[in-house]
Amino acid sequence: MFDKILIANRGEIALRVVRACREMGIASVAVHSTADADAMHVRMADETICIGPASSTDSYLSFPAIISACEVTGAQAIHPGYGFLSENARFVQIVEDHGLTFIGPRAEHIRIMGDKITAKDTMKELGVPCVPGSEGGVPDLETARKIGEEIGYPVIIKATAGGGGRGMKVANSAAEMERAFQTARSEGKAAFGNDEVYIEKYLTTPRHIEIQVFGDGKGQAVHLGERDCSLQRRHQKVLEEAPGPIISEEERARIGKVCADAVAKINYAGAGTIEFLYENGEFYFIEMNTRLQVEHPVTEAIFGVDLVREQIRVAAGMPLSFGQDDLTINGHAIEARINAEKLPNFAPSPGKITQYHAPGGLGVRMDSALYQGYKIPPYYDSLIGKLIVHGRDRAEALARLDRALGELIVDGVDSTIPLFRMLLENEDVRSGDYNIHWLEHWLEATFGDK
Ligand code: MV4
Repeated sequence: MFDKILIANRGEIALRVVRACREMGIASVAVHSTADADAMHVRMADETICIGPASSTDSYLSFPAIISACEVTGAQAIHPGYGFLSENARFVQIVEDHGLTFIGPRAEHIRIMGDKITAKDTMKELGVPCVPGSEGGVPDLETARKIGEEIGYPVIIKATAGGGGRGMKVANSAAEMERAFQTARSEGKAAFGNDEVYIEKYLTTPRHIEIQVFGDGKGQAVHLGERDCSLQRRHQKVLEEAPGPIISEEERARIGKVCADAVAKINYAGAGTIEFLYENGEFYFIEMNTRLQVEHPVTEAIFGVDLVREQIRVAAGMPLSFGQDDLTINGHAIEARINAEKLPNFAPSPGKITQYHAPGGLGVRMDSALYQGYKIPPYYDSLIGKLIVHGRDRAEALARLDRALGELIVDGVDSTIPLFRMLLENEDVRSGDYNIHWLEHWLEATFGDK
C-alpha cells in the first residue's frame, strides 16, 4: 500500500480523498493554487504545496507542477479526483514514466473512451447495447444523408472528440442535415481540433441512467447498479438519485452484468461509469466516463461501500474488497448539488461565506469544503457542496432531503438551495416522473417570464 498520496484537485473532492486516505493510514498531500491557499482541502491534508497561480492551466492542469510536487513531497501515487487531469491519457502516461502510480484506469482505456466513436465500437463489440446509427465516422454530407434516410429522422450528429453535450447537433429532417452536419464538424474542429463526427438516431424523451462499474485491472469486475441523473440544466447535473426510480431489479441485474462483463473483458482498473439513455424500457449506451463521478456518494450510500478507498486499493494492486454477491442495495439516496449561483439564470456568485451551517442527523452527508469566512474564488467551477441523503425508501429520502435543506445555511453568496426546496414541492419530482428535458422545461415555465 502507498505511504503517501498526492491529490491533484481542489474543493470538496480533494477533501473527500483526504478523508479516505486518513482512514487508510495514508498520508495526503494537497496541492493548491495561490488563490486556494486558505481552502479547506489544504487545511485538512497532512502536507500542502503551492503549485502555481490562480489560473488552472498553470496549476491544477500543469503536468510539470504536479509531477514536481510528487518529487518534492515523496508522494507515490496521484488521485486526480474528477475534472482537471482525471481523464487525460497523456498525463497518465507521464505519471507512469516518472515511476508514480495514477489512481485510475490505464492510459489506454482513457484514450479509447475519450474518442466517442472508438468507445462505441468497443462497447458494441463487448455486447453493450448502443443507440442505432452510423458504423464509425461519417466522412461527408452525402454519407450523412444516406444514414439519415436509413435510420430515419430525427438524428443527432456528434463530434467524436466531444462528450458531455459539446459538439452535438440535432437534424429533425433531411432539410436540416446539411446545416447540422457542418456545424457539428466545425464545432468539433474548433473545440477539440478534431472534425470527425458520427450519427445516431435522436431519442426524444429518454432518461439519463448511468451504471457504476469497478474493475480490478486483472479481469474481475462488478457493477454497483445505476444512478438516474436526468435532472440536468445545460448538461450540468442538478440532482441525482440511486436506485433509478423506474428501473426494476431484473433490468438492473441484466444491464449491470452486461457492463461488469464488458469492463472485466478489457481488464479495466478502478471506477468507471457507463452512461445510457433509457427510453421505452431499453438501454442505449452513449459514453463511458473513466473517472470517479461527482455523484458517486449516492451509490456509496445505498451499497455501503467507500469507492475512493476501493480506487486506492486497486491502484496498489490489491483485489476488490467485494464480489458481486456482496453488493446489495439498501434503501434510496438522493444528492442535491449546491452551487454558488444566482437563480433564475444560474449566474456564478463567488464571494465570502458569512455564515455556514451543515445539516446532520440520520442519513445525511454533506460533502463540502466550505467554512464560515471562506472566500469562494471566481476562477473555478461553482460547486460548493453536495448534500446526500439516504432513506429506507424514496419517500423517506425525499422527506430527509427537505428536512436537511431546512437546516443548511449558506450566507454571503447566492446558491441553488432554494431551487431544491421548489423541486421537492413538484409532483413530477416527487413521483420520479421526469426525463432529460424536464428540468429545462420546468425552469422555463417557472422563471421563463422573469
Ligand atoms: C443523445 C440524446 C438523444 N439521442 N443521443 C447529451 C450529453 C451527451 N452525454 C449525450 N447527450 C445526448 N445524447 C441520442 N442519440 C440526448 C442527449 C442529451 C442529454 C443526455 C443526457 C442528459 C441530458 C441531456 C440533455 C440534452 C441532450
